[in-house]
Amino acid sequence: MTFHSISSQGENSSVIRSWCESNGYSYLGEKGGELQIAASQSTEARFTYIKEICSISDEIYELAIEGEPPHCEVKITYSGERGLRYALNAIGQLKKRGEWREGVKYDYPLFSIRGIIEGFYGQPWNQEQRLNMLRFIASNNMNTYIYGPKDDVYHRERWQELYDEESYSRLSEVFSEATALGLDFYYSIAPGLSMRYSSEEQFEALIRKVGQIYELGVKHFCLLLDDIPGELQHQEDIRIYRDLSEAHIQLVNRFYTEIMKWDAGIRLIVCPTQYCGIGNERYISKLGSSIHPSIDLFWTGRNICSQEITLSEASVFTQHTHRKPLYWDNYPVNDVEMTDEMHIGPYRLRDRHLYRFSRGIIANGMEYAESSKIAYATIASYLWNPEQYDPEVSWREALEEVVGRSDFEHMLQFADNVRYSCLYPTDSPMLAAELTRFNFAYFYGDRKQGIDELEQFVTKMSNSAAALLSNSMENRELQKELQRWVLKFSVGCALLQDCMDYIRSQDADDLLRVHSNYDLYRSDVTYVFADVLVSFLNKVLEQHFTIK
Ligand code: LTM
Repeated sequence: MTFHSISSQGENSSVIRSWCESNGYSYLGEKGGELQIAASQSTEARFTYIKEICSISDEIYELAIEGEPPHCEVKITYSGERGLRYALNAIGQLKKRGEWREGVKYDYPLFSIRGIIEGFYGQPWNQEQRLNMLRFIASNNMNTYIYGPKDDVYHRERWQELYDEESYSRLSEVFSEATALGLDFYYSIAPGLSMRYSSEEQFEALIRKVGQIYELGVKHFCLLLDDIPGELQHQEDIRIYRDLSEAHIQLVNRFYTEIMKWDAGIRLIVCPTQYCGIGNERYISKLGSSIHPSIDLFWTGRNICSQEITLSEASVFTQHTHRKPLYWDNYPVNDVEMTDEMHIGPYRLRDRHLYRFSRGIIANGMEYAESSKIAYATIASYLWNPEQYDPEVSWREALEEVVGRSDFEHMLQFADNVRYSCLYPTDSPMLAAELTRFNFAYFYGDRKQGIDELEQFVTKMSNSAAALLSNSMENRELQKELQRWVLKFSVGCALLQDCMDYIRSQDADDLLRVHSNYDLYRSDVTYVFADVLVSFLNKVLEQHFTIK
């Protein structure tokens, strides 16, 4: 089942037209499409209210499909423009996955705030990557993009300076694109490295700077106070404030009051200096108890990069700060001490009911934009419906979406060995299972069959490494980003092949080859296979598989 042209009747034809344009369909106006859409907005309770979170929403839709193209009618009922967009995304997904059927689909998201932050250290995304990322998250039904690259000097280091013309117009373009896609665009400012909290002049500079962004039409802001000295530094501040929390309470409330004068629709998120932990510590409790209740507070969970996020942790935070946490989740980010890792594994270990206990989740990206999309797609599917989220299913869909169908199997072979992160402290589940089977067969079963089967698996991995390094890969940007990890993977596969040669031949020269290639393999710190491959190699080198 396929279709290429769409026509529509009813409201919001401009949204449908622009969705068609950016998704490769020809939009034929009111009549004549292989797919005819009739779209209408509804104010009925089932289209405006999400009972699980007791909240009014503009993100609900219903899709009723009748017939097959070229005579197919789709009736969309939606609560707001976002609902309509998600209905259109659902049409695209059903078609792409070959799941197009007559029938009715009624759907809505469970997390209210679903988005990403460009909030990492390192090379910020370039403009093309950023705009492309906006389109990607919008097509995955996220609703928020936060601009806050640590290494944009105007954002942090030189926070007092107004943007120059060129950078300003780039930001303006990002804001316009986000708005056109129905995303909330947040601009972040991070003055805490140098700000003298008691200085009137510096406060005015802060307002002037944010005012420059407000001039573009931006109404969502973040005040980021993370990764700055945990104690007051300026003598003037030490004289005036009892501690950092007191200075921050005054700054945040004054800042909020000032920007709210511009527009009642303004929203503010604050990232506190203590942004992880139990949630009942002195600084965060004082800040949370004293800043305006409408301000959201970022929280990364128990740790900076938290392995899991639980309901009880969320409720401790809420109890002490008088608001639900807005999670700044440090996944898939791989900056600072994580630069040898590549975070392309699925999102996991966030409680499936967290949507009831938080404002939402904002996921921090890697400077590798294409690679970030893999984890982001899984995060988007968790955020839409965490109760039904299955990390492995969503991961395979994400790989296929980002990598393309033709390279999917090869990418899966590779990516299964690059899962290690704060969320997943081991790696290579498929290889680990093969090695366990091999070990059993070698000592207690059919040895020859065990060797043959492991070798087949190793050959499959080696072929995948070769394919991912070849000129035929569809997503070239992704290939460039992953090259360092694919090369290490390829060396690991060759080393496994050396092991198989030795296990078969029992020849001392083959064992020597394993030795020297092992040293070479270990000299490259690029993180692939975590400890799974090394434990097997050690066994081989300790002559575990040597016939005595
Ligand atoms: O996590 C927060 C709030 N701040 C920084 C991020 O900018 C950085 O990307 C991550 C990961 O290294 N850690 C931080 O502390």
